Amino acid sequence: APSDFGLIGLAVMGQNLVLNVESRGFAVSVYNRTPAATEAFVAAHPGKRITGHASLTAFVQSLSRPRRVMLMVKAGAAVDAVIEQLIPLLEQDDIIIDGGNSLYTDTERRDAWLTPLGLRFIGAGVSGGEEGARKGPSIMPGGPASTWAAMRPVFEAIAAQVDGQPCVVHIGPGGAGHYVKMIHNGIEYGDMQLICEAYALLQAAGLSNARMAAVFDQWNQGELQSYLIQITARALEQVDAETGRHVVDLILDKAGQKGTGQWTQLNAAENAVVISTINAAVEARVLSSQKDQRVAASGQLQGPAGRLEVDAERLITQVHDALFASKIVSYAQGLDLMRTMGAKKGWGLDLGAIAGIWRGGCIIRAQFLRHITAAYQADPGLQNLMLAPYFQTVLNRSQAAWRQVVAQAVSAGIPVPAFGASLAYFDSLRSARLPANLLQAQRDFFGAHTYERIDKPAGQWFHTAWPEVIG
Ligand code: 2AM
Repeated sequence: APSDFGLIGLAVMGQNLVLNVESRGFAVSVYNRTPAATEAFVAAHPGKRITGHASLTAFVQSLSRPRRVMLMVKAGAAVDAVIEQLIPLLEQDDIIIDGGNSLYTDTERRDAWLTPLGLRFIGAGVSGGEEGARKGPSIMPGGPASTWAAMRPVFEAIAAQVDGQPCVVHIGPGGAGHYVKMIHNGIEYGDMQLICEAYALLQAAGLSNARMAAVFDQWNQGELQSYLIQITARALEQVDAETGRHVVDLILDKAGQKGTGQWTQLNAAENAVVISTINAAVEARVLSSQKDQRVAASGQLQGPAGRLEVDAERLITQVHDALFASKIVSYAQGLDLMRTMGAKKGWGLDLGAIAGIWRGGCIIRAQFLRHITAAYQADPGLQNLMLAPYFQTVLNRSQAAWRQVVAQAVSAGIPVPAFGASLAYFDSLRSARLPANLLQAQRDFFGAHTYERIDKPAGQWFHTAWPEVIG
């Protein structure tokens, strides 16, 4: 009998997705460029409705129509190479799904390439790593609505489930799915850096790894409940078998990155949207990677020793509040970027539904996302998440502790770029008047750029005859 679903690319993510799809009652055909991987995979899973194919032609012939072919190959040129090979083999209305971490502009290009050929293309963000792929990822598919209808039964069956709801919705046309996955990754960068700053502060106050693990476990019972908080607690207590020391104390402090955070930065810059918390997180990784320079500078540039002589219990409470408030700002910024791009592209993004499908399967899964969904359900036109009643309340009650955390960090010489960026955004947003009046004066001074006045109607532009400056 023909297979219901085909998957190309049997690296770990691809293998796990196949096992997931098969476990939900679908027969799956698989193909990999290197046939040995196909043979090994099929041999390792006897008794399953999985059939391996050594040729792409045989693979395509084995699928029921319209064919559903998912690519889990390396993002970039490999996706184009496989699509090129598939085009002559596929027929009208067949569907190609790219489940890799493709740049959304590549997805738009492929959509424009395949649609005139009568093929249907879905760019789907798949989040949750290897375990998510096997047990239930969060899926962010972009493409035409007709294609969503054809894919929905499979996607809903394999996605993570939260409160009986599958963690997948049709995100929008074209590159919308991969775009939203990119923003998800940017937000993930922010969440991770904020947790690292909380750790740095607690450590500076002398808390042991075991004590910090207990703090994160406690936080995981409340508003901060999330997968990342949970794994942080487990990571902090892990002991190295060889040395008997904590693994975190042995790990070199140089962070890696694969580029999706930088894609988010570039997109925000292009759209003039402030994502200062995510920017701080990406830049913190960059600075961390410059270890040699930091070690050299540590003996040359002076400052306090980075220790906090404070009451630990009080600090724990303050850092909790600072972390939650900063996280809210980070999400507000990421959502602002999605809102802006969604409007520009006419994608019709449902931000509440998007937050909803991040509750399960993916790295940023967290209880607090349900408040985001509720905020957009209550007000679909919400301009800034921080102004939704629930978030407003949290920010207002957290702001005093948040300031104390940042102030103490600054006084002690402990870098908290993401906490600081979030707080500065909060304070900028609640400033009815910013020093940009002087900025406009400077612009008019050197470039006659003109300015509007507070005592004259908006839209009237003025120029001052500034004095001449010599030198
Ligand atoms: P491989 O086993 O033949 O290397 C992750 O790298 C997955 O993408 C692997 O399954 C790999 O197949 C596949 N892949 C990488 N580049 C490819 C290409 N140009 N064509 C087809 N598959 C490719």
